[in-house]
Amino acid sequence: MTSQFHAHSAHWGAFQAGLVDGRLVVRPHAGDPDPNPLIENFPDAARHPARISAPAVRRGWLERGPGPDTARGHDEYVQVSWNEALDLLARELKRVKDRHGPSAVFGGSYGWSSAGRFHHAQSQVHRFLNVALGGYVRSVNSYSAGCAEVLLPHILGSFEHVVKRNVTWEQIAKHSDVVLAFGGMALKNSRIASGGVSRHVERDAMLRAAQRGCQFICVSPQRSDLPPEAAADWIPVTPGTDTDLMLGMACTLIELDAHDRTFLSRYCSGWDELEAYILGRQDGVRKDAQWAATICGVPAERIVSLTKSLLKRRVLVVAAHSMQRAEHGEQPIWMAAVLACMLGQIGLPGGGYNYALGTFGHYGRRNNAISSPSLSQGTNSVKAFIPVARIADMLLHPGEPFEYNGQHLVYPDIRLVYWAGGNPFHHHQDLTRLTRAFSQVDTFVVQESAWTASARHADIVLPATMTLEREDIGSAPTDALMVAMHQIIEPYGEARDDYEIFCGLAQRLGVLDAFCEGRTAQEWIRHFYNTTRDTLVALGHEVPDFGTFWERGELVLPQLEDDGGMLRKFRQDPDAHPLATESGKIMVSSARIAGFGYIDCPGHPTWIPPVEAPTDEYPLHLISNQPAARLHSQLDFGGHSQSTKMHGREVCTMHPDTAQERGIEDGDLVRLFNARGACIAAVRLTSEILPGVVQIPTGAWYDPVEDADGKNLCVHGNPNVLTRDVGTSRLTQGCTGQLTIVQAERFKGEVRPVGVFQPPAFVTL
Ligand SMILES: Nc1nc2c(c(=O)[nH]1)N[C@H]1C(S)=C(S)[C@@H](COP(=O)(O)OP(=O)(O)OC[C@H]3O[C@@H](n4cnc5c(=O)[nH]c(N)nc54)[C@H](O)[C@@H]3O)O[C@H]1N2
Ligand SMILES: Nc1nc2c(c(=O)[nH]1)N[C@H]1C(S)=C(S)[C@@H](COP(=O)(O)OP(=O)(O)OC[C@H]3O[C@@H](n4cnc5c(=O)[nH]c(N)nc54)[C@H](O)[C@@H]3O)O[C@H]1N2
Ligand SMILES: [Mo]
Repeated sequence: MTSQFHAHSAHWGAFQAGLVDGRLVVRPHAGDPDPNPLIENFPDAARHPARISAPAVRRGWLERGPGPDTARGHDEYVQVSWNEALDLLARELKRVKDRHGPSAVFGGSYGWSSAGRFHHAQSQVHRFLNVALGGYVRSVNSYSAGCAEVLLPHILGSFEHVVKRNVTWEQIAKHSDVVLAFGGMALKNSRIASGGVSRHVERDAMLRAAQRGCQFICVSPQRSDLPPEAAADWIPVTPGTDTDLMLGMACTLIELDAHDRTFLSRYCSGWDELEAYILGRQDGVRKDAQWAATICGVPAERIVSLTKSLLKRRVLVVAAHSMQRAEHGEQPIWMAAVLACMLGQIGLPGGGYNYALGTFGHYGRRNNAISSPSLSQGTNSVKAFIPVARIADMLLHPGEPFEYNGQHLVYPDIRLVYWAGGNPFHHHQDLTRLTRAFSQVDTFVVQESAWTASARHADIVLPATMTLEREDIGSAPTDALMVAMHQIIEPYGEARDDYEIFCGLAQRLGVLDAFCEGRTAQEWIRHFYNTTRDTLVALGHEVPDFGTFWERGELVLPQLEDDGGMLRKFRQDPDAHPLATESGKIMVSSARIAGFGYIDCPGHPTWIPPVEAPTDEYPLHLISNQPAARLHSQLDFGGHSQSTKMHGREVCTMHPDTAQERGIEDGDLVRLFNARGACIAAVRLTSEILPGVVQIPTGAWYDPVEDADGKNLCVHGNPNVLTRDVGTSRLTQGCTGQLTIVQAERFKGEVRPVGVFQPPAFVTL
């Protein structure tokens, strides 16, 4: 029997879904010029045994009560009824609040959950904790751009404007002569957009630009970071050394007397200090192309010819997120902005500096004329917070001081951690350390749709519906389509919506009315729509009523002009439109940052050698970048993601020379290891990666066993067993998960198959 297809939306695109002969079928939105194959993760995932079917409590927590416990991660679970689970949890929340106060609860709950505006797990959990406990310890910034979110406001005034209202794909297609992309702009990445995306435009924009004669340059350890459509030149660079390459280019510009002095003096502050550093006036080291070549691996002549090729052309310098998700991540993204200033390009159509263009499908596009609806989170009375990636530091070092963006802060003492809509055992670094960190708390609550590694470390596990199992509204600030997200299938097992779970807890804690304001989920969705409708009507638009919208499945929202935003205005009239920086100009050097006195982030872009560089023992760079076949760890058990595994393991890539030195052949299983841990992966050889570099995407579900020397070995290929858990610098404290060092060897031993897609062991007490 064929049922009707209905509209739905995910971070990986708008689509239609329905049941055909009882089987879930998805098909892309008809208007999407370059649909995303990630929607094919849904059909097999929806009813997969990896889903959580009923509430569960960890055996040790039930038997011994709340408290630190090293059994987390390898304990058994006990299935309980919803009533039992919610009673237990409400009692525990009350205990922690009464005894320790809301500042003992960590509700940062970072993660991507799903695209709907109402069933947005993070907003739901924050609202619930504010209403029920009076607040919680929050986290600030993201894993994506933790470093840039702190740095760019110092340099350019606004992070939001630099990423979302700057040079667009339309401008690139029309105006750019050169797109110099550090970290590339891989189409696998722009398939994703937080809140959903109805049209994937990047492939076509690159094709049109390239056909017009625009030259794309991919500066990356991997050629595949720009697609064939861009017909890009590839400049292979040693991971973590882009700053050095850029300094070499800057010195070349000075030597050619080709830097735009007028731009630097009219629009920038602090050029003289940086110039003195580049020319080595203090340290005696001239940062020229010869110097740069010895560090970044790009030959000096290539650095010079690359620099010359940019002169007198409309150049867009793009800096990917990936470069700042690494030690000293501030430096390359700051220096990339300076390079665009030296070329005098900032604020021109199709020229200048774009941070993170191409890393998401909603960057480089027109902005909607109105904002997307969202659930109010209420008021948080707790002042303490952490930069998001300092979670393990916080749990392991309560009461200890740390530095962040000029502030001296102290880690709070956390007893209860509540996670809904994120997977810390996916996203965090050094998972062995994270496991130790989570063993310290009294109670770890995870609301999830699947038995992720985080759920497997939790004390109370509450099954949440997945997006297809409920109604919602999909909308993102730079996508013109608001989507009526229809319910396609019934909830799996006993799964409940996050909202319904929080209503059950709110009722037990006597705050139901404050939490739900008398609305059912459906009434909230209608309320969201009507708020948007009222705004549009006030602007003079004709907008259908909710019923019509729901039936049509979508509403087209008005968009703003592609006007180049803040940086264009600044260029046109810097006195009338100063930037929100120390001087109102672009900060090539910053006295404020220098004043913080951080040796790991001085007052101008600086080459700082990484603490973690290859050694004899661990001679290879490991890149753990975003996976092509899924969003992070989500639906790793889905058909599309599974189709990319080899021998059931995640696939890493390396250069044939790297493999040959180690007796590794294409298709072998390999062990990647360092001092922190190890993982098993299958290997694919390619000459499109720099020798000495291994790449493995993130997101294979963490499936550890203890290896011979007592270290964690992930049998599935999760790189975060290897990555180092340190902040980018004292200034920004961002995640540094992108890069680490490893050794690789052919794996000869026996190892069990991946078991993490089956639920953990259950007992009845
Ligand atoms: N080594 C390394 N590590 C990295 C990175 C890297 O480059 N290298 N990148 C980092 C980056 S940029 C990011 S953004 C993070 C991503 O980290 P996360 O955002 O934590 O990763 P996801 O796998 O998307 O986790 C989302 C979880 O929400 C669950 N979920 C989905 N919908 C719902 C819902 O409606 N309700 C509830 N309760 N749960 C739901 C999903 O099942 C999934 O487990 O990873 C970071 N980690
Ligand atoms: N398919 C898919 N797309 C995604 C996501 C996903 O999970 N799946 N996640 C989304 C999220 S949350 C984010 S934050 C963005 C992340 O956007 P990015 O961080 O830009 O994405 P990555 O794929 O991690 O890295 C991009 C490329 O940078 C290169 N690179 C690594 N180190 C260096 C270096 O030192 N120098 C240079 N020049 N290049 C380097 C790598 O070859 C890598 O392929 O992607 C988004 N898009
Ligand atoms: Mo991210």
